[in-house]
Amino acid sequence: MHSLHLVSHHLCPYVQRAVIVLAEKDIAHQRTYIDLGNKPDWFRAKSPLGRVPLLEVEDQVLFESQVIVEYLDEVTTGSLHPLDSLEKARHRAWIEFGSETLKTIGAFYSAVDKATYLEKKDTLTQKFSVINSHVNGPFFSGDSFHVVDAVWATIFRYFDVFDQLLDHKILDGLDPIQQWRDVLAKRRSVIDAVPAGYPDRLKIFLRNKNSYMSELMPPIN
Ligand SMILES: N[C@@H](CCC(=O)N[C@@H](CS)C(=O)NCC(=O)O)C(=O)O
Repeated sequence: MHSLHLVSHHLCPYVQRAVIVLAEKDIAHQRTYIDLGNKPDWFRAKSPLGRVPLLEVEDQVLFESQVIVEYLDEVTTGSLHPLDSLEKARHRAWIEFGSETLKTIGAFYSAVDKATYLEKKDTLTQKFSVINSHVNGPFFSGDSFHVVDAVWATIFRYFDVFDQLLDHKILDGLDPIQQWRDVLAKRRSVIDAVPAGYPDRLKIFLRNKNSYMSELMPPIN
């Protein structure tokens, strides 16, 4: 196995996707956390898009979380994708849908006015209700944990914090999703994918956004 170095950020859901796969496949690696508000020069020089995660494989640099995840899955024993080609493609489609959902979550917590906030909230409600009918638990598709589960675990983690801050009702009545979410929240790789103090760090980040959501949030203790 080549030497691996993951460049990370303490809140980034795309980093978590890679970290969950590293843990699931027990892959030795080094990890460095950077401040995205003050990107180090060495990072700027190495990262074509200026984003995390970045995976250094010996002297090569990989970027884009899903590319990193696919590489890690391919160079290790077994696969966190289904073997059947159609089922694998279907999982990848829902991974893409997960990445789109993460973008909507970003737009939701960043919305500066009520109208945009409500519009993004509706989009989220609609996205969750779409995937809800495709969940065949306990994981996304049955008894095995796959990459698609790693991706959606990072989405549900936002809701663990949103639930404490807002009366949003986005996941109300979506029982398959709620059960899937509960199973993922107990998974060791998912729990360990964020540093200690993550919920408070996310709350501070959300507060400092000065968005419409920031105004709705109760004071942070
Ligand atoms: N499509 C990218 C998204 C990665 C991404 O948006 N990373 C954010 C942090 S969560 C970032 O590095 N932002 C810094 C910037 O855009 O300047 C992936 O899947 O890796």
